[in-house]
Order: sequence, then C-alpha cells, then structure tokens
Amino acid sequence: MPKTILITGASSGFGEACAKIFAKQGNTLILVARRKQLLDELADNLGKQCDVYTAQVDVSQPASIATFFEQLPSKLGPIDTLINNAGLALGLESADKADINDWETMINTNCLGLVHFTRQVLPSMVANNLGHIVNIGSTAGKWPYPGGNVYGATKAFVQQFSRNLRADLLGKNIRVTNIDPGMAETEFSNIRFKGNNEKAEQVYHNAKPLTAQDIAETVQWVCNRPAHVNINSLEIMPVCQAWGGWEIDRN
Ligand code: NDP
Ligand code: 8X3
Repeated sequence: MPKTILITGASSGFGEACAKIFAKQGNTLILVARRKQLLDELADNLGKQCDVYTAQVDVSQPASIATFFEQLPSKLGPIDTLINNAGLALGLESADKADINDWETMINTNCLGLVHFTRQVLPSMVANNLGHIVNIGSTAGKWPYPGGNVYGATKAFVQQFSRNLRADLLGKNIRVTNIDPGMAETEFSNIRFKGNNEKAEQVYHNAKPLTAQDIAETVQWVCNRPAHVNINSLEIMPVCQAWGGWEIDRN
C-alpha cells in the first residue's frame, strides 16, 4: 500500500536515491534539504510516478524545522515513514586542530536535526499506532578512526537514540531502524573536504565504494519487511573496506 514518506537530505546521495526508489512504488514523497532547486528538479522527474512535495529546510535550525511542520499541507496526511538521512562530516583534522564550528555544525545537523524531526512526527505515529523511522547512522559511529572524532560521535548518538526509541515505543506498531553504511561515493567527501575535489577523489581512489543506490535498496528492503518485523540495525560496507588492528605507540 502506498505510504507518505518524508526524506531529509533528499537533494543528493542516499536521500535522492531513496526518493527515486520509493517513487517507483507510487508512494507520496515529502523531500527536504537546503538546496530547494535540486529538490524541485527531482520532483519534476518523479512527478509522473507519484505525488512529491518539496520544502527548503535547514535541519540544523530547529526554527526551520518547526516552520516546515507548521506549513506542511494537511492533505498530505500523516507521515508513515520518516527517513532521517540529512547529515554531514566536516574536516578530518585531529581533535586538537579541528574547527569547533565544524563540530557544532555536525552536532546540530546529525543529532539535533534528527531528534527534532523525530519528535515532530512521533505524536501522529503514536496516535495512529503506525509508523517507521529509519535513521542513517554510519560505521563511523561504531568504529573509531583518526579524524573521525565528532562525526563518529554524532553517529554513535544516532545509533543509541534509535535503540532507545525502540524501548520507548514498545507496545506500539512503530518500527525504528538504524542503518550504518561504510564508505559510499556521494557528495559526502566533497562536503567533508569543503570543495577540495582532489582530496575527495582520493577517498575512493582504486577502490569500489558503495553507491547511493546500494543504500537506497537497503532502506527499501527494511521498509518493505512485513509489519511485524523490525530490523533494528544494519551495518554495510563495500567488500574493499574492513577494520585495521589496534595501533600501539611504542616510543
Ligand atoms: P551527500 O552529501 O550526498 O548528501 C547529504 C544530504 O544531506 C544532502 O541532501 C544535503 O542537502 C543534506 N543536508 C546536509 N546538511 C543539511 C542541513 N543543514 N539541512 C538540510 N539538509 C542537509 O551525502 P550522503 O548521501 O552520503 O549522506 C547522507 C547521510 O549518510 C548522512 O547522514 C551521512 O553522514 C551518512 N553517511 C554517509 C556515508 C558515505 O560514505 N557517503 C557513509 C555513512 C553514512 P543540502 O546540502 O541541499 O541541504
Ligand atoms: C561515512 C563513512 O568512514 O567516511 O559515514 O566516516 S566514513
């Protein structure tokens, strides 16, 4: 049955790929991001398959999220599925050199934005006793790496928030899923390295990373499980990625 699906960060990468895949099923899509023009171009392309509503929202700004929900046309109906995908990494410097403003932006986008969207949709999901929240975490939230400092910590927050939501929602037909992708080629590294394409390309050099389509197919699979099945958490890496061993400084 078609659903109303709200996707944050739908202007590129995973969010855009999710919009395309869910449009094929004839769902009603609500797409948000800061780059409204990209959302509208996407909506033009998907408009033949399904109803699409777009809005410019800065998820790092609670006031922007509140305005969005106030202005959301009621005819779109209750939100059945929230895909909390908007997020970013900024910088790869060690903690003593990292820009504190980058840290704040990551916390405000990846954590604050995600909890505000969740808090906004939950009352109607609880009232309808139906819903699904899919949070996009990261392998960086489970496995440390140099320079991952605050980015990884924001994604660890996403993972534990997802688990705690399940605890709060026990007894309701509301599903919560945390998905932790590893290296995937999207705009992610261009954003992390602030437009330095050379550095961004190095991340994927001679490797075969995940694609946005890989993640969108996973999100779709999770959402299409029977209603009594909750996928709590999924970790996905490309075959070319794995963990290093412990590092020991012997000096
Ligand atoms: P992209 O940079 O391609 O997409 C990020 C999306 O988030 C864009 O649509 C962007 O839209 C949106 N976004 C960022 N900041 C804001 C904001 N303040 N307000 C609204 N929207 C915002 O990267 P990915 O698709 O790769 O990333 C999607 C999610 O997946 C992120 O949470 C990321 O941390 C996570 N992830 C990515 C991995 C990777 O290797 N690519 C691996 C693991 C997790 P706009 O700029 O228009 O606002
Ligand atoms: C993105 C994956 O390893 O670049 O979340 O942090 S990583």
